Amino acid sequence: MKNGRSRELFATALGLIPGGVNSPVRAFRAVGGEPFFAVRAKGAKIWDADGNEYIDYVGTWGPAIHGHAPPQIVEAIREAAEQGTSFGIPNPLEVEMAQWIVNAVPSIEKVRLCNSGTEAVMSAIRLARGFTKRDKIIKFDGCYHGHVDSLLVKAGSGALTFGHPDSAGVPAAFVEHTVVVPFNDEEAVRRTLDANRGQVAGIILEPVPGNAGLYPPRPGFLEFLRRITTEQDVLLIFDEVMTGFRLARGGAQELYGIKPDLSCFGKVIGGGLPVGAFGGRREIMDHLAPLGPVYQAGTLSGNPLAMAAGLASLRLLSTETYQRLDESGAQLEKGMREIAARANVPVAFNRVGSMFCGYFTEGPVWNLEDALRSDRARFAKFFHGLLHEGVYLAPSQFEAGFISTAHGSEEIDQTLRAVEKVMATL
Ligand code: KE4
Repeated sequence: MKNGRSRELFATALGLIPGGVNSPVRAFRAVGGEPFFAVRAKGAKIWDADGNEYIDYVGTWGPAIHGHAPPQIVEAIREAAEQGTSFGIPNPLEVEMAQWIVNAVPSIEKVRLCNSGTEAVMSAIRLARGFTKRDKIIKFDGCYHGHVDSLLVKAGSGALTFGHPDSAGVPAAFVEHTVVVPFNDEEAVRRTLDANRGQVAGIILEPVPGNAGLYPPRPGFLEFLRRITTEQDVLLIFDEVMTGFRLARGGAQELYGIKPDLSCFGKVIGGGLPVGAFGGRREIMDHLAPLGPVYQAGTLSGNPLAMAAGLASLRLLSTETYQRLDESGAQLEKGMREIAARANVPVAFNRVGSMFCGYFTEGPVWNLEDALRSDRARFAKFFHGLLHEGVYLAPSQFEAGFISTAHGSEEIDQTLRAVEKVMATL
């Protein structure tokens, strides 16, 4: 496989950008080797600077739910750009986006738009503390909520991949109010709330954690969290940056029938452009400036290009979208399981809708501790083998894979042929 141009670009990037990347997980450090440099993407495919073609299961980490560069999104951006790229004053598109989110997510009465998932979570945490006048936040190990200082504790995604889930540069004082418990562990949550009675502003979680690979909530776990937080006046905060509009139009909260107090979004609602949003009950949201005492702001919040791209993406979501995503997911899962069994390679394959992760371990994988049992060296070999066969998985065992509506039966079959070939070499 030719990679001369990507190698040249990476060599130059290394002299200019820390690690040669603008986000750590892209550096391939978890799987070894050097990242390719993408120059074009369309539908389920992505091409690198050397002309190599890949079926893409990263989907720019979630936004590309309709595949890359759907004509409707490209046209929406083109049209919006001709009217100006940013106004710094309210524009009709941000009202339309807010209406769309409120209509799609029953737990949301008001929403504030911002520029990234990290911003959305950081702001939601500040709002929860300002509204409850309590300081403590409970999070779950392995869950990643962006690089928010107070939540970079036993975080997932790149933080987990690089083995420093507790980042340098975060003063102890910034995390003294953050309490971490194992995911899917009701007893640990109950004990922690009892030990911090009256001090906890909120419990934040990815309802389907997708930053330590992918594992679902155990049956009843989300209902338990909703019940115990209501009993103790603790806010339940769903970080749906990854799952929002991906697992259902109303996100994981629709899929599991839970109404959190606050929700965070990103990715899909920006159609590939920088975006974030957080929303919830009116009585909470109205604590935000300029109405209330909790400050939050952003130069490019509600940016017309991101709104135009996001609205085009949301307009493409239909019941059929989720049916197709689930069918493709089921086809991939069935094939992966059969191939691993034939090859006698232990793989715990988790999937919820169009999000999936194959762990190289017997399994089951229900939490971070289970996930950490995976054979990362075997994953790295699998990753590079697939890449050589033209299939691009997330470059870390601790990331989720994403299927788009552009991944049809042919793309899945092509993927499974590559998986069969590579699995035999592990
Ligand atoms: P951003 O600030 O990267 O837009 O969103 C942070 C974030 C918040 N919450 C959840 C559940 C997330 O998954 C993310 C970001 N996801 C990672 C993928 N694991 C983004 C990829 C990256 O960091 O480069």
